[in-house]
Amino acid sequence: MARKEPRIEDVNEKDIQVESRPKEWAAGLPAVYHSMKPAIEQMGLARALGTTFRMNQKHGFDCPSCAWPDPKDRSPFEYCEEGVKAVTWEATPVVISSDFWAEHSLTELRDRTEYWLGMQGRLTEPLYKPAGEDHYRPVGWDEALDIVARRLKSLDSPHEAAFYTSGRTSNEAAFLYQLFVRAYGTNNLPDCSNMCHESSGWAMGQTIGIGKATVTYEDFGQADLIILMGQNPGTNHPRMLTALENCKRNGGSIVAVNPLPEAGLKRYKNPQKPRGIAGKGTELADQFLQIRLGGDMALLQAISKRVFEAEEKNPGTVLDHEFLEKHCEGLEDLKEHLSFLDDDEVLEATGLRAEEIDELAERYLKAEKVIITWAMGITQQKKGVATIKEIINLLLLRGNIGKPGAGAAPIRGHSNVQGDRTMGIWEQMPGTFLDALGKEFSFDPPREHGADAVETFHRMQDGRIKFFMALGGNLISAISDTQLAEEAMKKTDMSVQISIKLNRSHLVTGKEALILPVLGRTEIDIQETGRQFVSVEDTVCVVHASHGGVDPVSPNLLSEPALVARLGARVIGDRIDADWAGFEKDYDLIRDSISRVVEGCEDYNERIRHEGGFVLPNGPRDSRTFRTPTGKAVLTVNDLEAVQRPEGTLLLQSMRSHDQWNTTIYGHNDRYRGIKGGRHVLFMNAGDITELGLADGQYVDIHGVHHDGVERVLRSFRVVSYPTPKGCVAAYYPEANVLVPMDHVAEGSNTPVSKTVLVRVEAAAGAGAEDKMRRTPAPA
Ligand SMILES: Nc1nc2c(c(=O)[nH]1)N[C@H]1C(S)=C(S)[C@@H](COP(=O)(O)OP(=O)(O)OC[C@H]3O[C@@H](n4cnc5c(=O)[nH]c(N)nc54)[C@H](O)[C@@H]3O)O[C@H]1N2
Ligand SMILES: Nc1nc2c(c(=O)[nH]1)N[C@H]1C(S)=C(S)[C@@H](COP(=O)(O)OP(=O)(O)OC[C@H]3O[C@@H](n4cnc5c(=O)[nH]c(N)nc54)[C@H](O)[C@@H]3O)O[C@H]1N2
Ligand code: SF4
Ligand SMILES: [Mo]
Repeated sequence: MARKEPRIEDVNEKDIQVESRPKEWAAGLPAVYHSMKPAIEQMGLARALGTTFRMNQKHGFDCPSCAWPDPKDRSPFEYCEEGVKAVTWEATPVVISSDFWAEHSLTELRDRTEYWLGMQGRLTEPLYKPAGEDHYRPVGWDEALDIVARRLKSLDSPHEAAFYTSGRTSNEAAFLYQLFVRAYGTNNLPDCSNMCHESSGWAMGQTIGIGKATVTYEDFGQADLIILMGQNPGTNHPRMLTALENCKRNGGSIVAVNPLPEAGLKRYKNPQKPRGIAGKGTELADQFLQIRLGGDMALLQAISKRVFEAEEKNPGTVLDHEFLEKHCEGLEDLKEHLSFLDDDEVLEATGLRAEEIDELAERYLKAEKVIITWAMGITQQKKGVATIKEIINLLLLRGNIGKPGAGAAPIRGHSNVQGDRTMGIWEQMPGTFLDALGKEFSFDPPREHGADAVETFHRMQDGRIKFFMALGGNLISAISDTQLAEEAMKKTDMSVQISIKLNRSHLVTGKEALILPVLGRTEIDIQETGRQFVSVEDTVCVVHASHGGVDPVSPNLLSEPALVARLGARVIGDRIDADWAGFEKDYDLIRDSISRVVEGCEDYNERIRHEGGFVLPNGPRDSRTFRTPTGKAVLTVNDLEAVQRPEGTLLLQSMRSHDQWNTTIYGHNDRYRGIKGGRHVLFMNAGDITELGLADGQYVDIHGVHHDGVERVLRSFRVVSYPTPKGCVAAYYPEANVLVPMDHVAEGSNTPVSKTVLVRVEAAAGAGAEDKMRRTPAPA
C-alpha cells in the first residue's frame, strides 16, 4: 500500500471559539456528516465504506470504541459518529516510516500533543530504545521479543514486573496474556478498569454478588423509568440514545442526574431514522437534576428515605415485600439508618431543591420497572463504591432487579473491558478461577493479590516494580498525578508498549523501552491454519465474534494473541502445559481452554459461532440468585460524608470532549458544548467567575489544593462561562490529570477520584492567549 505523508499541523490554540449556548440535542444529520468526512478523506471511499458497513454486523467486526450492545435486529447502519471516528483513526492507511525515529528524539516528541502523535499514523515495526539513548530504532521481531524475555528472566522476583491491559484487547488475547503473567509468577495485572468501573465491581459484588449489569438490551425499551446518573451518552455511548428513545416511545420516562446539561440527555435526533434527520427529534429527559459534584449519594439516600416514608403512609403497598423477604437482607438496618438522614445536609450536598427530589421520588414510586444506569460521574468519586451501593439499595426496595425492564446498569467504557475481566485480567481473581487455570495448564498460579493501576505507580516510585508492559492503552496519560507518574515510570528498567499508534506512554519510558506494533480490530488476521476471528463481551454480557475486514496496514504486524503466544514460548516455554505455538496458529485452541477455565463459557467455540453470539449467565438477572455469603442480596448502610470545599476553592471534574477517545484526541472541538479549536478550557459558573473577579474568556491558572508539598498546576486555561453548578468547574481529561493527586482515590476500589478534585483558580500568571501554541499535555 502506498504510504501517504501525513501533513498534520499541531494545534494552535490561539483562538478558541465558544458558542453562546451549549447544544440541546445530539446526533442527527450533522453527526453523520462530521463523521464521514474525515473517514472518506483519509481512507479513500472503498476502505471507509469497507470498514463502516462491517461495523457491528453479525459477520463483521465489533466497534472498537465503546461497549454499548447491538440490538438483535440490526440495520445496515449500526454505528455512530464516535464509532466511525474510532475506525478511521485505527484503519487509516497512513503509517510511520522507519526514518521517523532517526529524525525525532523522544525529548522532542514529548513536546507534541496526543493529537499530533496519534495522527502520525500506524506503527508497523518493532522499535527499541536502548538505555541512555534518546531515539528508538527499528528492530526485528525476534530481537525485540528476545530483549523482553531476557529482561523478564533477569528479575529477582516476578513481582518486580507489572502487566497492564487496556480494554480494547480481545478475549483470546486477554486470556493468553493473564495465563502468561500468572505462569511467570505474579498477579500484577493492573488494567484500565481500575480507573473506570472498579467501584461498580466492588459495590455490586458485595451487594448482589456480580459486578456486571443485570439488564439486557431489550430491557431499556421495556422500562417505565430510566435514571441516568453521571453519564454523558450523547458523546460516550451514542447509540444508547436509540435505546432511550425506545423507552420513550413505549411510554417510559427518563431522568438525568448530572451537573451539566449534556446535549444527549435532552433531545435526540436519531440519524438512522427519517424523523431524526429532518425533525425535531425525541425529547429524552423528562426531568433533569443539576446536581453538585459528589452529591449523588445524598440524593439516593433521600429517595430511599422517601420510599420508606411512603410505605409508612400506605403499609404493604410500596416496598416489594415478597422480594425483600425471599431475596434480601438488611432492610431494617437501612430503614433505621435513613430515618436519621438530615434533609438540610442533602440539600447542601446535592444543591437541589426539595421539590426536585420529591418529584424524582414520585416518579420512582409510580414506576413498576426501573433501570438505573451510571458511568464515571459516579464511579470516580471518593464515595463511589458507597454511592453505587445506594443505587442497589434503591433498586432492591421495589424489587427492581431480576425482572423485565428493570435493573442496575453500569455502562462500560472500552469495547471489551468487561470481557477482559471475565477472562482473568484482574489483580485479584478469585481462587476458583485460579484453580481452574492451574488445572488446565498444570501449574500453581500465584495466589497473592497483585498491584492495581495506582499501586503499580507507588511500587515503581519506591523501586519495587522495575519492569512494565502494556497490552494497549496509554497509562501514563490516563493515570492521575501526571508528574509523579512520569517520574515513577522513568525509574523502571524497561517499559514495553504493545500498541497500534504512537502516544505519550511510548515517550515517557523506563531506561530501556520497546514498542511492539499489532493488528487492530478492523484488520484481517491470517495465521497458519487460516483466517482467524476473536471475541468480545459487551456491557450487557453478550459475548460475540469479531471478524477483521480490511487488509492490515503492514504485513509486519503480529496479532495480539500471536505476540503473547510468542512471549509465552520464550519466557515460560514448557514449564506449564501450554501449546504456545498451537495457540498462535489456531485461536480455537485458546477458546477450548477458555471453555474449560472460565465459568459460563462452556462450549465456547460452538456458541461463539451462533449468530449474535451468546449471553453469559447472570444470577441476579436470570433467576434472582445472589452469590453473596448468605445467598441474599444485601441492603447496605453507608455513612454520608459531605464533600468539603474550603472557602476560595472549587471542585473540578475532568471529562471527555466529543472529539476524543480517552487519551486519544481526534480533534479540538467539543461540538455539543459549543467549543471550537481548543481543549484548554475551564467551564465555570457565571457567579463563580464574578466572585473571583475574573471574566468570561480570560486565561487562568488552575492550582491543585492538596497538602503534600507537591505543586500541581495547569497554566493558561480559557474561562468559559457555562451552566455548571456553583462551586463546580470542569476541564478535559487527560490534561486535568496533572491536578489529581495519586492518593486521591475512591474508598474500597482505589479508583482515582477524577471527578471531584479541589482546586483554586487564579488569573494566569503572565501567559495570555498569544503563547498558547502547541501545549504539551503534561510536564515532561
Ligand atoms: N466518544 C467517546 N466514547 C467513549 C469514551 C471517550 O473518551 N470518547 N470513553 C469510554 C470510556 S473508557 C468510558 S469509561 C466511558 C465514559 O463515559 P462517561 O462516564 O459518560 O464519561 P465522562 O466524560 O467522564 O462523563 C462523565 C459525566 O458525568 C458527569 N458527572 C461528573 N461528576 C458527576 C457527579 O458528581 N455526579 C453526577 N451525577 N454526574 C457527574 C459529567 O458532567 C459527565 O456528563 O465512555 C466510553 N466511551
Ligand atoms: N482525569 C481522568 N483520568 C481518567 C479518566 C477520567 O475520566 N478522568 N478516565 C479513566 C478511564 S474511564 C479509563 S478507561 C482510562 C483509559 O486508559 P487507557 O485504556 O490506558 O487509555 P486509552 O486512551 O483508551 O488508550 C489508547 C491507546 O490504546 C492503543 N490502542 C488502541 N487500540 C488498540 C488495539 O487494538 N490494540 C493495542 N494493543 N493497542 C491499542 C493506542 O495506542 C492508543 O493510543 O483512563 C482513566 N483516566
Ligand atoms: S455506540 Fe459505542 S459501540 Fe456503538 S457504534 Fe457508537 S461508539 Fe461504537
Ligand atoms: Mo473507562
